[in-house]
Amino acid sequence: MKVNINNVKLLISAVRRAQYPNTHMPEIALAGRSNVGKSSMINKVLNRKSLARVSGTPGKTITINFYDVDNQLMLVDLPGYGYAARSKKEVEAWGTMINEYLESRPQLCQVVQLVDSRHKPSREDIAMQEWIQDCCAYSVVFATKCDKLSKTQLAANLEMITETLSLREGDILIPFSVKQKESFDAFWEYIEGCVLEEDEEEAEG
Ligand SMILES: Nc1nc2c(ncn2[C@@H]2O[C@H](COP(=O)(O)OP(=O)(O)O)[C@@H](O)[C@H]2O)c(=O)[nH]1
Ligand SMILES: [Mg+2]
Repeated sequence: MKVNINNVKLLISAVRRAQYPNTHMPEIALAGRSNVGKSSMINKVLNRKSLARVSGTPGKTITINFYDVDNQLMLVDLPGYGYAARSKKEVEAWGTMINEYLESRPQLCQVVQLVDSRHKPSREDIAMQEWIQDCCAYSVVFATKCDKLSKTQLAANLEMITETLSLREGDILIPFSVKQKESFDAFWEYIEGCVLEEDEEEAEG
């Protein structure tokens, strides 16, 4: 199945469940700490400059953004965690919002985690990964900003990330950079292999 990435729209930036779109396509949610590169990834894989807002200062918006990709796939940009300058109230609001989505969305097909390829995953990254391992058949992690590392450093860090997140056989860890064409291909290869294919199989039988 081919997806036309020119046919994309931001359906809504939702703050509560009642605002989630009433759609039936499979959803891929992107989770990660603020500033890890979620918005940049969305722009990169949809070949757009500024569909998703990339911010210099992390964590301003606490919304769940639903991007309808060609009526076939929804990319869901979850609010980032781990933004130190947030108040207790904001952190609570974040928790409620993200749980509400993760626990009540039947269309959700995979939570894809983004971690910064340069750093050891944080406690919050590990907690997110544990949640994914509990709820999904396997986990998918993208290691972002890999253009900032040499090949050798990247290889070492991918091992460190695998270990820190306790990734298992069958889990997927993919290096990602907005500056590299391979990353665009790698993302869509994952989507076409794991998401749209499965969908077709289900439809067939
Ligand atoms: N060098 C490099 N910078 C990146 C990459 N992805 C994101 N960034 C930068 O990281 C910062 C945060 O990105 P953003 O997409 O807003 O992160 P979000 O908070 O997770 O949505 C911005 O300054 C981006 O330009 C990447 O692959 N390579
Ligand atoms: Mg963002």
